[in-house]
Amino acid sequence: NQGIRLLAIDLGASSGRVMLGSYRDGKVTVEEIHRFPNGPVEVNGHLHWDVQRLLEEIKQGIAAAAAKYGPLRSLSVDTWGVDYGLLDEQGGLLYAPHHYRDQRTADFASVLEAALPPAEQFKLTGNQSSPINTVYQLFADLMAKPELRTTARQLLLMPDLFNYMLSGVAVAEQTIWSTSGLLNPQSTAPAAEVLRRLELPVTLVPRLVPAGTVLGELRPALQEELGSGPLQIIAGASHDTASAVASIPYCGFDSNCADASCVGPGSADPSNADLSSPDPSSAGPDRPAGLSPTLPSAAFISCGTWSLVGLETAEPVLCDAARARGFTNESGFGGTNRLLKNITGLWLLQETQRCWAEAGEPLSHQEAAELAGQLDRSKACIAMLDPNDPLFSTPGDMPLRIESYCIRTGQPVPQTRAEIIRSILESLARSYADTIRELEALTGRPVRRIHMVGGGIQNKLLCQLTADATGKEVIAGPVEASAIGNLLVQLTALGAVDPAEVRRVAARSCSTLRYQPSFSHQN
Ligand code: ADP
Ligand code: LRH
Repeated sequence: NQGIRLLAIDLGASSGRVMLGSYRDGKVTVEEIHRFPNGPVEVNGHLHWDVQRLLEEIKQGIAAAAAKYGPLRSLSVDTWGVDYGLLDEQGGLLYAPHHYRDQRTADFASVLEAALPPAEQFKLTGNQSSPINTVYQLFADLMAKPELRTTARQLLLMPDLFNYMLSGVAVAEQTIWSTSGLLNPQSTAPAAEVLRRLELPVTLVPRLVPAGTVLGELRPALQEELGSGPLQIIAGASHDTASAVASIPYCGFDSNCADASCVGPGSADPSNADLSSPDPSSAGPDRPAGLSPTLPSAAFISCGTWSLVGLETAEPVLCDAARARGFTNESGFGGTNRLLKNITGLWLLQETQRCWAEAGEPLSHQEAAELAGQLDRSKACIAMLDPNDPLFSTPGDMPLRIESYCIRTGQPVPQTRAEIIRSILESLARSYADTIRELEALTGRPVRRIHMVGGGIQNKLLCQLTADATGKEVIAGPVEASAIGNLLVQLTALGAVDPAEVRRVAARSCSTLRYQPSFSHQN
């Protein structure tokens, strides 16, 4: 019995991967079929994604999986949030989608905020205002190129765009749209007032569907070209962070762990006292049955190019304190809410490594982690950075920017490569700890432990520093969280896994590493 074979196509901001999942005996095993780099491409001073190349890489992965394993049941694409492509009347892409780090929104952000101040954006959408959000990008695009009002027919966020290229079916999947700043806080309908105030055409928003919607078969021409058979294309939890969170093996579901306390009884969040009522004009897909009637008392940190630090809650948290502290609400698989903060994560290290590589001194991820780990901390010059300082948000000479940040903030400048890396990692751990304290205060839920997932947890020093800075146990795993969550949600759409069983299957499918706080390291 080979079980069910399916593909997760997980596109992160720094790399993409095609992962084969096999579901058998209540467990998913995962094999990497194809991995490729990803990142911003500069064209005429603007940053874009190379969508054509990414599609070619996806096709290569599908063909390789089909050649090795024969017909597959389904696939789903998940990606980073907020970015989109615009389709014309014929369903063709109007231009290469911009990268969220592109600076074209800067000229229009103040115009947008005059019409719709950040506090109102938060109340109406649950999203923290940010110039990277779809709403800022779309507003800027329509201001700069008014002709798009007639030529653009549909806006597809990145995973929806790839699922469309593969299936021919255009939808707006809720988890990815929950990053846009264009939906109501429950992500069940467009935020009508936002669209009205900014004069954005509602017709650009395709049909909203929940995570786990079967779209149809792979286009016949692609079936032939790739030799894959008629596999189903599924809109999964297509925001990579939503997929990552769906994969978390909270210990209450882990049969190897006797301590069920990280999954506590679901309860209303006390901070929701001033929840605004949902848009009465809301019409849209029903929210699917919950993952489980319980909410975790563990926080999550999804650790990749970005660090997403949050807690799952029953409802969006829309109080002023949540907004003031920089939190956002996004929707999770099964109708949960992800209350989280977007922290500029390992991007700081990625850009630093890119600079060193350009200077002819490359350092692999593993070497970087080892170098910082071997440092004699007592003699080192370590600076504390605010990872979300705008100085760090665009591509550039990161070591130089770190130096100017230190001068600006009156700190000694880390000199060696080990000191620079260690400063980045300790700063990330410090910002995770601050964020978790804020989450506890906002929700009234004590965080007992922290689940870290994503590629960044291969950096063991970062996991240990997080345990040290928070004073809490860290459970790290899985590394390929988005791919595993993607596969689990597909399995629910295929009817092979009950949505309420997803966590249990996740717990059976992945191994984890535990880190205990060693207080001598606490900042
Ligand atoms: P994204 O999905 O945003 O592209 P990933 O989840 O793939 O990001 O995580 C990428 C990050 O993980 C890298 O920037 C790097 O810092 C870290 N990483 C990857 N492999 C290793 C490794 N072997 N050792 C230490 N860190 C690693
Ligand atoms: C992480 C992520 C994050 C944000 C950012 C733009 O990959 O999806 O949740 O949305 O990308």
